[in-house]
Amino acid sequence: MAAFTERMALLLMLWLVVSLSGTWAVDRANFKTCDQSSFCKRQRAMKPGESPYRALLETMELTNTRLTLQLINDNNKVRLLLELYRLQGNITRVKINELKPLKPRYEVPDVLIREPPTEPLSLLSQDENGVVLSLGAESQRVILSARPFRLDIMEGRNVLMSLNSRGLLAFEHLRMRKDTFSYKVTSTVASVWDNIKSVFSSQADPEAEKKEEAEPANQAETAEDAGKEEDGMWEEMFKSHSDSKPNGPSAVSLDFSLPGVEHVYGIPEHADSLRLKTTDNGDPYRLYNLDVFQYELYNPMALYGSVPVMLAHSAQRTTGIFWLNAAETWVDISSNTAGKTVFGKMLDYVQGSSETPQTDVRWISESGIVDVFIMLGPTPKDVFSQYASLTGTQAFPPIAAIAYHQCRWNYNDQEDVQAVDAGFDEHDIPYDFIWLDIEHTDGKRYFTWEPHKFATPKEMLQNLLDKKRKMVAIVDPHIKIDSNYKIHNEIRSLGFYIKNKDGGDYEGWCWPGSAGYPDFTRADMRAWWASMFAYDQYEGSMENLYTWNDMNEPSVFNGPEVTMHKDAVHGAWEHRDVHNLYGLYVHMATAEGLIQRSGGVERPFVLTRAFFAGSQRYGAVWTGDNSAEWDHLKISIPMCLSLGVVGISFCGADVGGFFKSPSPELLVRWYQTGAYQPFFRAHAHLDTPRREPWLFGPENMALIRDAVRQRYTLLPYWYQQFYHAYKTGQPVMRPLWVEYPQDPVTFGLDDEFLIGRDLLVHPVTEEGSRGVTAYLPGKDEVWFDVHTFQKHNGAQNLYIPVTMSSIPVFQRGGSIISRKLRVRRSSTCMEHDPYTLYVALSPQRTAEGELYIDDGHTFNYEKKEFIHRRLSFSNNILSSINLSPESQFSTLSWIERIVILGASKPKQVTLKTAGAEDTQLEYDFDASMSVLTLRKPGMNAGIDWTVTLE
Ligand code: NBV
Repeated sequence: MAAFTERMALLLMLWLVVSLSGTWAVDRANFKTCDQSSFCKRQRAMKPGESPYRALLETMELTNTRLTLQLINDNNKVRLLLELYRLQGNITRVKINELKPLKPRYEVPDVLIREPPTEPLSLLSQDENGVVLSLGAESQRVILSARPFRLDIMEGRNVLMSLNSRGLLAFEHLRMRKDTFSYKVTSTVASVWDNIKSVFSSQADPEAEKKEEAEPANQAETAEDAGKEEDGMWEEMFKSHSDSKPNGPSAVSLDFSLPGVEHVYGIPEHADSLRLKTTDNGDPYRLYNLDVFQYELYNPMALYGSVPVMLAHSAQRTTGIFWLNAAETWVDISSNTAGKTVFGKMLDYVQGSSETPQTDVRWISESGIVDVFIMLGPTPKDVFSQYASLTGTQAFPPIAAIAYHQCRWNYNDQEDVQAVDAGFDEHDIPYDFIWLDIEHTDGKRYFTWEPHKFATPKEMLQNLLDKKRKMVAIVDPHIKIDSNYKIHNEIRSLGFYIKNKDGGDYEGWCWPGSAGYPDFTRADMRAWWASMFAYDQYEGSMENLYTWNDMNEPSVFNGPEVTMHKDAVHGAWEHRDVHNLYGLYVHMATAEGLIQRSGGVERPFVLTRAFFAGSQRYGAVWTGDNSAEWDHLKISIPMCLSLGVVGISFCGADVGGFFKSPSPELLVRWYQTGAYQPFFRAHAHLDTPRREPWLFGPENMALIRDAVRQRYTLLPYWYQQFYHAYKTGQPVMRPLWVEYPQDPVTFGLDDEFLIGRDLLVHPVTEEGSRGVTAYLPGKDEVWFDVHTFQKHNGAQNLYIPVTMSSIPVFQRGGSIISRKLRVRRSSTCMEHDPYTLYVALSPQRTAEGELYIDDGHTFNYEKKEFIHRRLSFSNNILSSINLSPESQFSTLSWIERIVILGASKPKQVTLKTAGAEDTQLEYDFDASMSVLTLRKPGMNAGIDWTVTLE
């Protein structure tokens, strides 16, 4: 049996290798289109028009913080329960569930960090047509119209967002299968059915029932409304896979209209532009975590992760929609440039313009309920805070994790690891982590080591530790079914595997051959999994070994769409309900394991491929199996930006491209781009030629080295950005419109981005490029080229001639950025290194920045063990003041240089520190570039000081 499973795995491998040498495109036939997904097809067949839903105002109940009322579908008489809450921080939550579902419908747990705190709601007016509620202190109101049901969220006279304005609210209520009743009738089934009918009739509106007697059901009703059975409702086939659908149809859907909006963003993960496209002429964007082999670019197909959050932006306002549903979801986007909706026309009429832009979106999920958070901004930053208040912020990574990572599938053995490690020293290239892929394990049994190739893992880890370096080893969630494997035996005996529809352990094919999939939705399973990372459980592990979770969509080679059957069972729920959450839970349990093994002291670092809303709390994500092609390099920018705007800041793409072999030029350009993206890791497929930087000749090696070194010099700034992301939920890598929300030129940019607020990066992503045109935003801003210190005005398209060594990066005038310039082996070696401050003056000759310092790896910052300082320049005085006087931390680092860009020549420069004599500082002034360099001011980075230019 064991030999057989190994052979099957090998065959699968072989198949992968063969397909690798074949055509380079996703096999679309492996993945469903909307038409092939029966609920999507059914829902999409509904056309906008009169909604069958009516609000039963007499059922309304309003407490201080919660409005509830029933909705009735006039076609089938099924009632829904609407709940509306005003949440703290300008968020409105709308929940819709069946009033009395046949059995409970899934409500997503563990994604919200807490039950969101509510604010008072009050009734402003009410008549037979609807209700008007006031939303807190703002001039915001919700107008609930009864017939048809519709919600309009207004501020003053403006409609911010409307729900069900196109009448596409749909709720496939749970029901008994008709043929079970009519054809296979038995006395028990018939009596169950009678009971159910009586439940529904008890919910029905008597008035509507009378009406129903008089007139037949509305002709416009859908098959679903009329209770008609359609193909795919109770069973669905995809290729050779059958989905048994024991609960029948259960989809939910709702439409949202966004007047004034032309730009929507988010809903990762898709290999598409940052600005989302309309979907009228193709499939909707799909959110269904899938292992897509050789994904194609610029299309709405699903990928490894899903975050059901969309941002709508205009020069006037930013809002967001968070659709909390973990089932397969499709999102349609249309805009009135492609044909106006009735509501759009109405609004045009009210506002007296025929040109009001409007975007309409529609969310469709296969099961669960409608639970939607409407984040009302008004600024992009407000929306980020609002979303962070719901799902939490980016985990604050250890500083080493934001340095450079060297990975490939695979580093073959301990000697290989040692040789690569030595190569970095020999070529003076810093790196922090070397990675081991699946081949390091004993036959794809995670938590083990291949006994011949990795015979003494602790020795290997100790060698790295001696150099202040670390390692990541992969731990996938598919578990080899092998009675000699401890992990499998325990999971099986604890009953922790996901079950198949017949109650046995679910088995699928993956790397180890036949594999079981632990039920990570169970808290007890996650606790057990976390305990497996203890040093005495995970043999050969040490404190500098960290973890990578791959294949956690979950990937099932022989499953439908290479994933798990939807009728697999997680306790009371089907896999269908929880699918998009699985990866988040794997990530959560693994991060918890790394925290626990250190007794809660050390920050974890875990990379995941699959993710959901909230995954930011557990570590980093990457964009999966990209390819060594220029277009893949380009798309890494919008893919990471799209993740950043929905809370997941720690994002990167495989540098060099996973499949295929990059040309030296592409590899260099990729390093240059990756050096300025949050997660910076080179990675390559097993079958690609080796790619360590020194294999590409001395010139390319030097270019790569320079890019990596640039990353290391900026680590203090990156770290500070991550600290902010952790504190506030603001993205580290930002689209320009986040900082320049009123400048329409920024709304569609895919080829440049900001790190924090102050660094603008326009990497070279075109083959053979001799120049790039970067848009420098802000009519009142100036930007300094960080390499030449040349100053440029904002609000212009700047042509920048480039050579192979160019990475166009600009520092905003008005900012202060700290760097560490000494070249070391790793970030940990830089811990006590001195800082150089780059003070870039605004046109008003001012600048501001921060300096954040802590130990770089523990949770002690939560106990206020950090230094947080405000650096500011005005009236020719540069000062450092304490932003957190109550915190306690000391550093050995000092300020070794201050470079002031846009300066004039002073007569003298004086340093003042508390308790010390004033010192005159030496300086150089470059008049041609207006750059003033203060040499060796020498004060400790953690104290108060001023430097005065006279
Ligand atoms: O574990 C092998 C690879 C890994 O290198 C890659 O980064 C993942 O995205 N893994 C996928 C499985 C096989 C890919 C063909």
